[in-house]
Amino acid sequence: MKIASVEVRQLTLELRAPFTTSFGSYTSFERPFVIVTTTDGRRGVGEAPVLSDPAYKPEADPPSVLASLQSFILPSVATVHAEHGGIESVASLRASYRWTKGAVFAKSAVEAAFWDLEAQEKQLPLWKLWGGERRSFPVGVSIGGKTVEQVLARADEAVGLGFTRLKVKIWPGFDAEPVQALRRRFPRIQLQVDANSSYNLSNWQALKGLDDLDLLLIEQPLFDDDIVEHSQIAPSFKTPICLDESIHSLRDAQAAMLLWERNDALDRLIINIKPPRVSGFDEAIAVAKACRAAGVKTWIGGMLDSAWGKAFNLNFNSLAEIDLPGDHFSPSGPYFKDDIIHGALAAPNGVYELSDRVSAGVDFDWERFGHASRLVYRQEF
Ligand code: OSB
Ligand code: MG
Repeated sequence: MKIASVEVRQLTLELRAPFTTSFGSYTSFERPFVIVTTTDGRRGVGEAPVLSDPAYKPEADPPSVLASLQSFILPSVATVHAEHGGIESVASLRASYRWTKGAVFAKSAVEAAFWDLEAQEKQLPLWKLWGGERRSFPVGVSIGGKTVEQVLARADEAVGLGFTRLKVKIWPGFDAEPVQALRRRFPRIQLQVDANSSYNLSNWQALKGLDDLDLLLIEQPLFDDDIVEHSQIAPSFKTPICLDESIHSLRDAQAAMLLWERNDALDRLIINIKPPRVSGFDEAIAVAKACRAAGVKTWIGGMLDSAWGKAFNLNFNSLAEIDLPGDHFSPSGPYFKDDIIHGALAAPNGVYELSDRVSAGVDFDWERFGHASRLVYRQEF
């Protein structure tokens, strides 16, 4: 692939309803996007779905993504491009910036733009390019509410729209009450909780109050960078513990599997695969395959991505290795007031169907994106 230029643009995305987690409430985001233009005039787009600050985890905020892209990642791509007269494949793209440690969200935006270009070149949908087979699957919603009433109202809305899997945000002091209330109202729905690293070694025992509620999983109860302590508490629960924040690579997933196995709890490990959190779809495929080989269940997480980013994740959900419904929709459907695709993503009765259309399978709204986004950086190749 011969690149003419790469742009980084930033777009304000306004949520339709505030989203509350253990680390705060969000109403809008300043989201970085990478646009790669080839010498034959094709454009590929990748989103870095970060929040406004590093409260979820380090390097998951706009300033760090922009700094990594401008100072290290894009100049490295340019150097390799000049040496080889182009970038041959996603593998050579990843090799060009491998020396840069971390920066998983920044890397994933560049990689996503490349997958978009590769799909266009081969005239294939992303799901086919990634070896996916499942055309239709149930999708879940994530509920980030501030009060029990708000959580129940959002759950009612989601169930009314046909969604059959709910995830609810919890934190110390806001756990047993909302989750028991949800379980009472929906005795048989697939229900899971996400603590976003808000418990510690002296209060995690409070989560035992959730162990009899027939939950699918308890997501990242302890520290954002921790695998070991999670593996130590896992045997105390019947409910599987799921890792999100602390998995950045295949190696992290392998470390988790090793530790859960040592603690005799491998049947209760689940991994939330967020492709941008593991530096892109290439690594995400490797994580999905390794987990499947070990019998560890996986599902696709989200970062309140734009509809463009969600469409990539939905394509990824087609892989046979993905077991559980992912976080793809808000309880009332789309997440944002104005988005960057024509039309909106929809999952009638909580089921999403992939099309045969090229790349992400949705139309990027270049006109709106052009008006609404701001150029932050441009590199000529
Ligand atoms: O921990 O899964 C998370 C949103 C932002 C940051 C972290 C998380 C979330 C969600 C929303 O739970 C999932 C989604 O995008 O649908
Ligand atoms: Mg999570």
